[in-house]
Amino acid sequence: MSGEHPATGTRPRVRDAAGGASAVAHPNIALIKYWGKRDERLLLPWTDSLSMTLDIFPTTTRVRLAASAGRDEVLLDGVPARGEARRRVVAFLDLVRERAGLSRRAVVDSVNTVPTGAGLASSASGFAALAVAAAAAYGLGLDATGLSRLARRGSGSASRSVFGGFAAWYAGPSAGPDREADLASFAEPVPAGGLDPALVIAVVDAGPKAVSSREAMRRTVATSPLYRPWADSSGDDLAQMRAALLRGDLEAVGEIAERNALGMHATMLAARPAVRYLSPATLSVLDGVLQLRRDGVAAYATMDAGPNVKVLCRRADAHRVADAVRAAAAQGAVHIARPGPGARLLGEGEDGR
Ligand code: 2P0
Repeated sequence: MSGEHPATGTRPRVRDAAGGASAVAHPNIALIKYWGKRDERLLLPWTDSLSMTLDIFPTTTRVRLAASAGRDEVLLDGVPARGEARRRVVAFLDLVRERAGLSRRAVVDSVNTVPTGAGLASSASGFAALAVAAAAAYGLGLDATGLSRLARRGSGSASRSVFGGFAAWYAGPSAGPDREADLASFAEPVPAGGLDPALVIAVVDAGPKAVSSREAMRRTVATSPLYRPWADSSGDDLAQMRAALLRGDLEAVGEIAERNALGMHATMLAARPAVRYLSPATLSVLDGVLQLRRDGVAAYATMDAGPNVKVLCRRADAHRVADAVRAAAAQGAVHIARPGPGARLLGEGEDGR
């Protein structure tokens, strides 16, 4: 081994002149969804999931150990974090401190490049960047698997943003000691042969969601009669997705992703009370995607905890798909993403964008 770090492309434990460390990470979009936790404290999911890391909208985070005692300082886009956002970052730092055997407070400065109101979650890129930067600043010296496990504790989907391209996050065994389950739940890269995909992101509504994904997951698992059947079928979807990625079969990848996402939304619609993220504008875009397929364009939709639609297609078709989606959405921005890199530490002076 050369000592190169697989996820970060650099050596772990690297700190800048002021004893801080900076990292960059990108968002990911799940093609096989994570929906439902079996352990809220350890952030263990009921099912395996699989995603594509994007090449747009990175989060850059610097973590520096504070000179004085007191409290952690957390800046999100230059503004002190409050409430739940602050609580989650501090809880994450507590976990890192516990592992490092250090009590020093930290100064966290995180900058997100998702355009304001793009309606895309930043918790995956945010906690992946925080995990890589905090692990380096506190000298944890974790490998990529360890960083993925750690990022998971901040936000489940962040475990996947540690890696570039396609990544699968394992649920781990659902019975047995906590420590074994924790060790078994991490993401790793998934090989994809000859696929040249794009993800066209249609922002149909940039407003905040009515129900947080955490609460929606909880309610779905607790009350939806469709949750178990979807979770069971998701395992088959994942196995078929792996095979489709390996043979570079975009049509199969898209079909499996679309049915898995629609199934996830069906579980929420059947929750009591129902959680409905899909809006009339979402359905218009889904109609546009169907029309593209009738016209012979391989285009497949996936939706997360919100009304925005991400359309998987061939890179060569991305602009045609973007035009169709823009027309169907009537308003709102459209972004084109391609597979992006994994999280990495930044060298001195690099800004990661
Ligand atoms: C996913 N989502 O696989 C799924 C599909 C939304 C729909 O991961 O509670 O922010 O922090 O673990 O990762 C959104 O949930 O949730 C999510 P927590 P997270 O991408």
